[in-house]
Amino acid sequence: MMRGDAVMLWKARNRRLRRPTLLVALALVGATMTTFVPAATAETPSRVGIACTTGVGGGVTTPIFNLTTKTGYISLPDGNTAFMWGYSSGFDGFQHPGPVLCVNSGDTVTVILRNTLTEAASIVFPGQTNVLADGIPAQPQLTGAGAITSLTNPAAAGGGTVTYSFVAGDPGTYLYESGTNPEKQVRMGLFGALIVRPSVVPAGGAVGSAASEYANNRADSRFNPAEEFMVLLSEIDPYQHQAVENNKSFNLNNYHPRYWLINGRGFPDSIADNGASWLPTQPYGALAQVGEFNRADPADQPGMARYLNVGTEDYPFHPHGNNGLVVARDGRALEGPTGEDLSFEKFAINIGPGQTWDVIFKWYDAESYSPSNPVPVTVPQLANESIGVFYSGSPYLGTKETLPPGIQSVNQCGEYYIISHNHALFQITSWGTNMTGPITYMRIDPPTPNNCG
Ligand SMILES: [Cu+2]
Repeated sequence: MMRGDAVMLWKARNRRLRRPTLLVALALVGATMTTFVPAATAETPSRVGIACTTGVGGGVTTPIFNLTTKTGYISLPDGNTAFMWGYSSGFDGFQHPGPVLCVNSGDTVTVILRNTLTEAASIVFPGQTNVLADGIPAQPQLTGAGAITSLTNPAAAGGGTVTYSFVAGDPGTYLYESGTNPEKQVRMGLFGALIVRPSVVPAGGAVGSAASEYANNRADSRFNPAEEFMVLLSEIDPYQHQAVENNKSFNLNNYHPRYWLINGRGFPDSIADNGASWLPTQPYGALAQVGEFNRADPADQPGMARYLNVGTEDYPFHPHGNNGLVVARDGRALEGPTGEDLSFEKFAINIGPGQTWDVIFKWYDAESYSPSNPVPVTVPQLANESIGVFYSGSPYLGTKETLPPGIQSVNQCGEYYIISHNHALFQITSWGTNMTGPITYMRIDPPTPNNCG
């Protein structure tokens, strides 16, 4: 599949209603490219965890992504909506943030951008090298006077296309975002995550393990793919979005975010499932759900969180009571020149603008408290407790007890919910609605078998 063919497919699709003969051509091409139907690219997302969009057509190691710039609205925790720009997959409707593009290291990745906005837009892939745009090296665009108009080759306004391609580099976590007027377009929502997985099991990796179980090319980066999560942190200045919606200028000296989001949602929406019906344009949840890490079981693997910051300030993020092992930053494994392990334990991690951090974590039931091994404090009587809807009625993992009459609980099986949040507390808000925004939970399920369903 040549790049030119892919562009032709866009154009063919766009014309198909009035050019029925092209349908035949499209069907023929379709025989070699199983693709070009709306929403064909998204994997059926699981309820929690990373909802990957995989490439279409072109073969296993040559994924093709079709991204379209769109406008739309998202819901915010204070009841407001925000006008946004976004990248959508294929012919899907607007979504925020853009699709999570999942590829393997060494893949030849093609991203065809179709731009429906009223100004030129583009995509840069920080951390990837030798990116091509329409077959030639992508490069900054200059005016005749030498001023930069775009950090890379854009797609023209009103339906222009541009085809980017690159060979996916080191396995790890990356952002992709607009390189055109980024102080406007990235703020408006033209960004997403790119996850590059190892293509082979690292040297020294476990027999029988899969390459996708490793965060990077180190054997000690293994994790449990069922416990892999994304924490994509962003911010919104509603006045900037209002100005763009009304086609007015915005003075960036007045830039002042009022909303901060995880995976495009603010708490409590952040803990809703992937694809929650009441958030039709915000498909990605941020609840982390893990099982107790069993130190006695050599087959048990830890969880992993991929942190990304597409905002303008540091976001110090932490799950309460739990260190993580930082194994990579900006898509590069933390190792020395001869491969020595430079990973490190950290509680709050300070993700800078544009950075990504890959963090492996294990939740131990350190003291194994239970009704027969009670906590060494006096638990207040229920009448003296302030009870949240996630409480099981018991301090013990896997135990449920009767709650007072009238108390509603959504606890399923005595699982724990541990808050994880941006610790810049002035950002824990949605324009003044406190304790919303960049907060989520880590849910700890009791050891199996359990009744968590
Ligand atoms: Cu905290």
